[in-house]
Amino acid sequence: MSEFVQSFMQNLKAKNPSQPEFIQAVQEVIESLAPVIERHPEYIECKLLERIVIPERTMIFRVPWLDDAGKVQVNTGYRVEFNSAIGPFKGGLRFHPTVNLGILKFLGFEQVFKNSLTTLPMGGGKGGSDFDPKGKSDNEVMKFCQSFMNELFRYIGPDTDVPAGDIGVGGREIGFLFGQYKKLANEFTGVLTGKGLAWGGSLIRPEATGYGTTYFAREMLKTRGESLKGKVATVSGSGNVAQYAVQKITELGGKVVTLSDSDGSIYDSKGIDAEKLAFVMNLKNVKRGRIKEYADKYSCEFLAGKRPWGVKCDVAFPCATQNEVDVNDANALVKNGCKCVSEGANMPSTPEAVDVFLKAKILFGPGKAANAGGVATSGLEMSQNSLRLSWTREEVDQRLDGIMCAIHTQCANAMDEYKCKDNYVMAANIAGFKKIADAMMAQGLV
Ligand code: NDP
Ligand code: 2IT
Repeated sequence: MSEFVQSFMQNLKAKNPSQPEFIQAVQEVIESLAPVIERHPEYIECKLLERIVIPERTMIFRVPWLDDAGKVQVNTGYRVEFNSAIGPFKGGLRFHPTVNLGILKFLGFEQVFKNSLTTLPMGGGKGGSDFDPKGKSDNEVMKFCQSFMNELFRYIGPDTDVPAGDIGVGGREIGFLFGQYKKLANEFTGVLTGKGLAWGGSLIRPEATGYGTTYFAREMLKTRGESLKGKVATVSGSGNVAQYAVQKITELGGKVVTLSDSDGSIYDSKGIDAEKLAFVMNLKNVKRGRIKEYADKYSCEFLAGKRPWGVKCDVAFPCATQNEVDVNDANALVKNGCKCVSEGANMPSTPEAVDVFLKAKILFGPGKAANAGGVATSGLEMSQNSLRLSWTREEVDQRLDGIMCAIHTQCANAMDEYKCKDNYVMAANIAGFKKIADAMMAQGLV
């Protein structure tokens, strides 16, 4: 079987040059699926794996806009519609200067399996642009979003493709995007998720990814008779996912001692309590400042240019970006006694780091399981939009918690069935894949 994986990957690399993140994401999934393929030779005959790694459709388009000085700016926009076997394409939009086709293909590919794990009927997709929102005025962000939607609106729709937020795309951007979609399509529909509460958004959607990642850690710890109570946690990032992870970890009795952004990390040994978190939320969501200002305000350590993984902790939550935990970080975490890693970000650990966690037999929740709460709650927003109803905070939170528990159970069942105890990576890939594979087989060659 490893011969199959090897030649499959060789072919994939040849066909997708300069897309290392996409290759990395596929390699992990294909390696995990070896025992499934052995039981299902029909998948090979139908070239299911060869098909699953090619997006159903990819759009790349020009996004011209005028900045505040009246000068012309231009960016590249993308939407990768990866797989619609189990529902409309669904997945976020990322605005960050590092965005390119390979990054969005990795994210779209991961999204297919993640969305399958949520138990909800959603296919997978991802999009975005190399536009950098940092340092831009609200007016410039609006101009960009409107121009981006002028092209994107042809491809999306509430039953076709439903984008949402990701890095650099939060409530403000979703508002501008939704307004322009509505104008162009002349329709008020649930075409985007992460909307404001007054115009079709769902309670708990902003909180959902951070909360879900924490619920998943709680479920993993439970299998070893442990909980988050009294645990020291490191969190990276300081955006949407990180902020609500801090809130929920603290609520469940943990103490969060770090946050970060691309300039470095803060280390607050006293813990980031509710008041300090409110400061972070205002700093990041309103003032759009840098995390160093936290260290200045609360007189704690700022680790310039550093990630937080050298800080001693019991539980770690990478919530910033891909490949932010390398093999040295993983070794440091394990050496310092970290028992559990729950990935709020997408693919934050390098393959070598993942190997370290698996060999050390610590609890390691891969992003496609551990951060699925965000898209799951987007699915709940879609349901509420279709029903033209809004559920209460408690109702959405309960459903989110239930979905995270269901994802954990699917992983545990796959571990039993495929004899891969403690390996949430293999288990999540297998459980996510099976539903997609069955749907693709049933729908024929499309
Ligand atoms: P935000 O834009 O709100 O925050 C991103 C945070 O990560 C910021 O603190 C940012 O710092 C930091 N960051 C981003 N890129 C880098 C980089 N290259 N190096 C170092 N730090 C970086 O995004 P989210 O919180 O929404 O997303 C965080 C992660 O979670 C991403 O991997 C995303 O794909 C994933 N995710 C998000 C979901 C959601 O619902 N939003 C759902 C599931 C996963 P700086 O400001 O300096 O750039
Ligand atoms: O990576 C992700 O799951 C997201 N950015 C959320 C996608 C969504 O459609 O809510």
